Amino acid sequence: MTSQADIPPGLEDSSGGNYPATEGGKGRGPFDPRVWRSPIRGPWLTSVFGLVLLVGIPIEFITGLLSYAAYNPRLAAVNDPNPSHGLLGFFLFPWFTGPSWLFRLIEGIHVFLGLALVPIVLAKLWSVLPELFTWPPLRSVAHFLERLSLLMLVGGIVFQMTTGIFEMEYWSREGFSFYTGHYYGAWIFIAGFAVHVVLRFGRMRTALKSRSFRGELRTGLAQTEPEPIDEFGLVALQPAPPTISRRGVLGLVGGTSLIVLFLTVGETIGGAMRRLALFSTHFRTQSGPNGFPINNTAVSRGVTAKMTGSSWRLEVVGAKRQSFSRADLLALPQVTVVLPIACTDGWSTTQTWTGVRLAELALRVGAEPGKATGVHSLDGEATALSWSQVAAAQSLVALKVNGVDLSIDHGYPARIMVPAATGDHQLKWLRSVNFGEVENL
Ligand SMILES: Nc1nc2c(c(=O)[nH]1)N[C@H]1C(S)=C(S)[C@@H](COP(=O)(O)O)O[C@H]1N2
Ligand SMILES: [Mo]
Repeated sequence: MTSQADIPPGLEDSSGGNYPATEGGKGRGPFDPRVWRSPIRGPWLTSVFGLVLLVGIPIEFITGLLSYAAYNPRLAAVNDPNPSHGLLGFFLFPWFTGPSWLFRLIEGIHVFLGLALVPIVLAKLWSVLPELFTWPPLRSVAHFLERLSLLMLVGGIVFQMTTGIFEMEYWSREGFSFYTGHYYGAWIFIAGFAVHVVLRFGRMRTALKSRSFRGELRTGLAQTEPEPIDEFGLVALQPAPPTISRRGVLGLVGGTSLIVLFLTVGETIGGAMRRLALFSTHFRTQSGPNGFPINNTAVSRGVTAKMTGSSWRLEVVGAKRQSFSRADLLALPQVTVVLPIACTDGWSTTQTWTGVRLAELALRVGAEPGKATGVHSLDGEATALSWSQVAAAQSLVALKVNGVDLSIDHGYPARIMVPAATGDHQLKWLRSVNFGEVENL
């Protein structure tokens, strides 16, 4: 058990009270260091969780920025779900058109690694709770800045996790812009994260070296002892008897993380795993060739059988204007491609699509190469595609999926399919394609 003798030299308090990092605060609830009694809390355990996050968080940040870039926000205002990216848009670049699974991979990593990190973040927060309650709360300018970075870090991660999970579940559609919030939240959080890494990296290294990871995995409850008293106030001054070993905590947290992953990742992996995807809110309205997940149904978007019936035409505008019935489109050269729909909400599905190349239509109406293209749908959606997206050999106005006509919920009579793009750009129920015209989307 801990005694004065465990306190590092120079940190003893002759009054028989506390050591400096947790000085004062006695009798002030959580600010009183004596209330924190877990015998396994300490720099080593914190650093193990910290190391996982040190790897995971940058991956989250980069995949997040890349999925924003996938919207081609600079192409047209309609593509930018977060219109004032301003200075923070410095990293944007014209999005890729291949490999076709690019957005699926990036978004899959972002969403499902993000979910798997939730238990680790919670464990990390639990492990540093005493440090979040220091007394007095502010001591100096340096201390104030450190506290501010912690607020950005802790507030930021909680905000990012909550908005991310809400987006997956479609709860954030009204009154709050997920994209703007999650995007600015990411920058605020990463600033706090960067400061935190600079301030704590050395401490983490020392702490990780202080115990052997393998040794901990061999240590059961009976032999579990507190870490030596640290100068940062993580180790309990009056530890309670252990109720779980460090091995147990690592197993619990790592196991929870894997279970979360197992129960969600089916949304993007598909196959039998999709049935396990507990959080899935994406359903299908039929089985067979059109039996894959739907984002918005025709009914929910106000698209009726009358609008998509025999009077339907696709308006295609370039140097000249031409309108195509579905039969006209079917009479043009047909191409079959295997492409994923990958939604920003995390789910994805790869199917086999048949239809007319966008490049073929561009040629027929004399589109001027190099310019962006505006696409409109019957439900009033619009998107801008770059010239490289239009010209890509796999980019289609799709008419069929898996050998049969598109179902109305998957976009009948015609939808856009573009490789490597976000699902949002693969418009269903097409109304018009305007080559070179993105101003009035
Ligand atoms: N016209 C229109 N097209 C749309 C949408 C929509 O709401 N309206 N949703 C988009 C989104 S966000 C996704 S992920 C895909 C999903 O396609 P699916 O419903 O066929 O699976 O369609 C896209 N195309
Ligand atoms: Mo989507």
